Amino acid sequence: SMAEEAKKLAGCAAVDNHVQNNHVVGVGSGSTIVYAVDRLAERVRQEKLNIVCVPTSFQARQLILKHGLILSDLDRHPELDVAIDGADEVDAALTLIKGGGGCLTQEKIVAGCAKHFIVIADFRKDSMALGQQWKGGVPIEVIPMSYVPVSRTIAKRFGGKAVLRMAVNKAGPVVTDNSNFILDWKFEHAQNWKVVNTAIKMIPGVVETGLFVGMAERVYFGMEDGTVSFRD
Ligand code: DER
Repeated sequence: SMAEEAKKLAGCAAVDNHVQNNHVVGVGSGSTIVYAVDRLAERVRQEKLNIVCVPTSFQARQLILKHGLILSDLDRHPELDVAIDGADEVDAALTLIKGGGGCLTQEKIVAGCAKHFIVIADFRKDSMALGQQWKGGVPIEVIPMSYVPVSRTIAKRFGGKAVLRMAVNKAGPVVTDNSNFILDWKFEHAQNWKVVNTAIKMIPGVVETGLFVGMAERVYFGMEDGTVSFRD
C-alpha cells in the first residue's frame, strides 16, 4: 500500500543517512521500524558494517534476532550513537505522540540514551498539532494498582478522559513489556505539552508518558508521491 511504501522510504532514509560503521543503534518498535531494520541488515551484509543493536521492546528484540544482527543492551552500551523509531503523530515543533504499540517506556529510555534520536513515519503522521491526525490520545504507562486514581486525576486536572487500554487477543487489559497497564488519554484541546508531560509524570503511579518533547532531532516522512522529506 501507499502507506507501507512511505514507511519503507522513511526507514531507508534514516538508516542510510545516520548509521555508520561501529555504531551502537537503538531499534524502535512498531511497523515502520521493520523497514529500517530490513535496510540495516542489508547494509550490514553489503558493507560488512560492525554495529550492535539495543531493542526498545520484546518486538524489537525479535526483529534484531530474526535478522541476525548483534543484540546488546544499555548495561553494555549506556550511550548510543543513534536511535531510530516511529511515531503515532508529529507536530510542528517535533513533539511526538508515541505508544500506539504500547512500548513507549523503553522507547523513551533508549531515545534518551542516544546522541541522535531519528524518527521515521509515513505522511499520515505529519501534523500541525497533536490530535489532528492521531485519534488514539496520549498513551500513559501506569503501575496497575494505580490506574483508577491516575485516570481520575488526569481527567480532573487536564480534561478529557484517560481510558484503560484493553487487549484484543487476550482477556483483560493490555500488559506492557514492563508488566504495567496503559491509559490512553483522550485530551480535548491543545496543551502546553512540555508542562503537561511533566505534570502527568509527577502523578504517583505514572511510569511514563507517550509525549516525547524536545527529543527528536529529525523526522523523516515518506510521502505519497514516493519522495522522502524531513523536518528538523
Ligand atoms: O508504539 C510506538 O511508540 C510506535 O513506535 C509507534 O509510535 C509507531 O508505530 P508505527 O510505525 O507502527 O506507526
